Amino acid sequence: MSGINGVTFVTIFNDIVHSMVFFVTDRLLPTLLKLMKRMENLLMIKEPYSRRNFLKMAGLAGAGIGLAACRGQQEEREAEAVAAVSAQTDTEPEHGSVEHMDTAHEEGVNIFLENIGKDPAFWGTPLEFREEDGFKVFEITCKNVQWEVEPGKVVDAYTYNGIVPGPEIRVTEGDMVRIVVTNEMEESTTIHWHGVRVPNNMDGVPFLTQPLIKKGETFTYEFEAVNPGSHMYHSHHNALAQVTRGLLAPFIIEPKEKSQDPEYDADYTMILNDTGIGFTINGKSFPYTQPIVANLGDKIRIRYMNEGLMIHPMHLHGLEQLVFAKDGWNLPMPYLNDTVNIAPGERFDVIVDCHTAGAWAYHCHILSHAESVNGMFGMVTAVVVNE
Ligand SMILES: [Cu+2]
Repeated sequence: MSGINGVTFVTIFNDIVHSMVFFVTDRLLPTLLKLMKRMENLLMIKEPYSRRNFLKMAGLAGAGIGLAACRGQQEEREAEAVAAVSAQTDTEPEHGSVEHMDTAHEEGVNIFLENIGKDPAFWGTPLEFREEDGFKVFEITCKNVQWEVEPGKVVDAYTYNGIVPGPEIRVTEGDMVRIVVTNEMEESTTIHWHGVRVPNNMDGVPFLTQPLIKKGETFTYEFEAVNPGSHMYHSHHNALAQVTRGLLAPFIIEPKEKSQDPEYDADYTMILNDTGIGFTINGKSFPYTQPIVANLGDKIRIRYMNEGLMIHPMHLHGLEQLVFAKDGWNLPMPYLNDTVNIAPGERFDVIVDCHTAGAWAYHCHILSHAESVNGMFGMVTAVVVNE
């Protein structure tokens, strides 16, 4: 110990512990997963291997290692996300599980088909407003709730008015907008109007443009809706957790002159998210997502919004997508494609011409966001075109 004082020793010890934690969680994870699978088989656990089981077992393993507490909460969440992806990217069936793989896949699709129309809130909940002093006044309450991503899978969520994504605010270009935000969460927060032109003091960045909205406090945002398009609103405080766990929502400004946009028969908003509440479309994971149901010949507008931490190339089978706007700005040259790659923070508006009848798969093409050995999950839905 000569030459090393107590403080230095503690620092070195901490560094060693942190390195071990990093090594265990990030390097040895695949091996641990395989071991856990073997344990599962040995213990004759009847329930098939699933992400839920994995998370349960990962929790046990974490308690065994007893070092997780050394990492910050944020790091733990990141590790959790990595673990979830690793679990989902394991493509090798266990011995004798091919039958199970096929059955699980079929069951998922059957649940999806049976659930069509059973979640009418899936494609968005418009926020009611009142007219006051020439303003459209919206009220938002931030609160923590238990959110069901899929039946049986309940997560701790941060929400606007109790739902994920938050309610849709839809106004018209030129409207004066007032949003009264009350914070009932333990954590402080602010709201940033992503893509919306606002005066600087309404931009929602704590300490830079406004004080935090602490627990029990109310803050009022006011601005004119100037730039039409598909925008968003979300938290700008502890955002890695608050946004990916639910403080995210669409903010749509309709153009005063409708002829600026292409014509369409129906309008859908698709919010992509990952990490906090997992791979989701509008707060739900396949098979509990809803399809877009259209009639032959319909033109469907889809507003993509990515509130997650990863890119999501959204691929639609059978029907091409005409991209006509990026981040709310209409493009001088709209273009056709079948896969729209949406990065975090980006919005794309597309028109889908439903020219061929059928049930067309529609999913993120990063396959670990959409499919596992147990069938499809996460960012998967469909466009169903009726004859
Ligand atoms: Cu994806």
